[in-house]
Amino acid sequence: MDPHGQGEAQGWFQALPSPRTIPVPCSWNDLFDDAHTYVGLAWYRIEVWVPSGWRGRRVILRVGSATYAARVWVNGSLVTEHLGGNLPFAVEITQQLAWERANVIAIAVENEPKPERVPPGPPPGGGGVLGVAAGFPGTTYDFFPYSGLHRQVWLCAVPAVHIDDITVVTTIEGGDGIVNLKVATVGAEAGTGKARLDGIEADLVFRAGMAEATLRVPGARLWSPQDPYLYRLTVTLTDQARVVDIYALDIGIRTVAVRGDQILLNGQPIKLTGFGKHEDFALSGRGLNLPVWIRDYELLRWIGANSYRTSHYPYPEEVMQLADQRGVLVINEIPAVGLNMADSQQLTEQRLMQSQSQLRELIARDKNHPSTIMWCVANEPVARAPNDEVPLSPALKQTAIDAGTQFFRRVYDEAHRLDGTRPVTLVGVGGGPREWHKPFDVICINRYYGWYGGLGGRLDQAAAALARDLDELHQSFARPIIITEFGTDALPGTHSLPPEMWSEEYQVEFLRRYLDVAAQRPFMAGMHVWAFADFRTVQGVGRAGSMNYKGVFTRDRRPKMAALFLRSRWVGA
Ligand code: E9O
Repeated sequence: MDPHGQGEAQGWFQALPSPRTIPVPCSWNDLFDDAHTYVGLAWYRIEVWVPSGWRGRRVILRVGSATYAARVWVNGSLVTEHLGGNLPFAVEITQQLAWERANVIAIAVENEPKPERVPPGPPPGGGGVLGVAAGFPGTTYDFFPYSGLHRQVWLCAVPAVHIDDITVVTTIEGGDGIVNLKVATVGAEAGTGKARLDGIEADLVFRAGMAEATLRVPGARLWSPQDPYLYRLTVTLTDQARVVDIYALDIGIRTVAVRGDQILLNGQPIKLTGFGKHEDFALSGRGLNLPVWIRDYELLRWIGANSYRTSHYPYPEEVMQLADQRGVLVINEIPAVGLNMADSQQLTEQRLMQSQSQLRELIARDKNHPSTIMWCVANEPVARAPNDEVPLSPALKQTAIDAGTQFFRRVYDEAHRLDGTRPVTLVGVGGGPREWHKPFDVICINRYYGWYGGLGGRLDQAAAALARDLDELHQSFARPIIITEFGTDALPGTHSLPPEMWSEEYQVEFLRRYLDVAAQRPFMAGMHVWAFADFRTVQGVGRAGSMNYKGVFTRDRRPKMAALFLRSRWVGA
């Protein structure tokens, strides 16, 4: 740990003064007591030998996710910097490498809660988005600020001339699937190539490194949750009569569209059932934990969910591939949680730049996943006084709402500029400004009548308030509506009859009411329970044991009563 930022001057990118061993990927917080609440600067260092067979190739260092800011050194040279956790970055390091000795790779990672970041740090003096979730370390969001190298760090070698990127867009014509490809290369100014899929072939002719092709798949087997069929696409690059690179990608042929108040998958209305999730587990924190993910996909199937939201940040690529394979629909969200539009214009502008660059990186990474059916540009933005004690004056409130209107219009436009094939949404919170939903294709809302904001213990009134709210939203927007969060904290093993708050029975009754209200409204396009599993939060009076207990599974994935209830609703078992 480098709390005073002295490492760079002292050459820690070469050697660390008193190193300890840490696994990658993993958060550092639950491993070492002195690092538990530490979110400042820390250094990772490793020595690696590069295979001699890689000579003549370009060697790339790829970091899956470093939360939040990273600087990378190879053999003493600073090679790249990156801002934003949860998304990968890569840099070519061929020039900095040595071949017949060990190479020193160092990554400095820092996760200070700074106000200009996305998610932003809390305003000075504490206070976050939610009074009840406020605590230590201070955040603007309701989950623990886990820090570190959260995903794998890879060294890879590619040919000097290689396929750099493929963009796949699929459409359907009659029974045929149309697969449109854009292929970008590095180094191949005027090569040729081939795209192959299921015995169908198209020629690629590169101009200025780019080529396009269309493949028609007669009687295509369309990707859907019922039949998540993937085709293997293979792209070959030929340069000066020699095959120099081959890339294979599993793709799904499917379309997503919004028509009136419905979401259409392959032209058919689809309703989402599922959860908001987290990457969160004991000891590994937010570090990639494949056993947990495999278990979670098993549990999603067991409970009859067809979808989830990547609340409140992008999830690992491995996990997106699993969603493709298993037919799980994903609302793919950038880390824009905890935004307050009443903060200064300058902060808002900086956060807009961060949000847009995270959106660019996310769409570049996930554009080819059939499972991603929607991009989400923010969760629960608000317009309120920094510490929420005194309400904003009406004039300041209006200024903040206007700032939000502009902000979200701009991220919406950016999302559609980057990807014209998927709907874009914003998740709004109860009591938040409705006008921010205006540009978005789908209205996503988080609602807690019967838990937060009064009506606790009064589920009849809560259900009536929810029904009124949904009907009004439908009237004003006439677009698909998804409740992306609803739920109550249930302490595992706490029971009460009649159902009282914090009991497992109350969680079941609350979910039942919400599902019933939605079932009576054909315009409802989806219901995502908050949350899939209990998860770690900061320490504070609103979160017993530093946990949010709204999971329908416990943190170690045991079912609460609500899990059995949902399974009976969604599977009929
Ligand atoms: C975001 C999520 O990360 N939504 C929160 C979740 C929670 O459990 C949190 O974990 O607290 C709910 C926000 C609800 C605010 C409702 C305010 C209603 C006042 C009218």
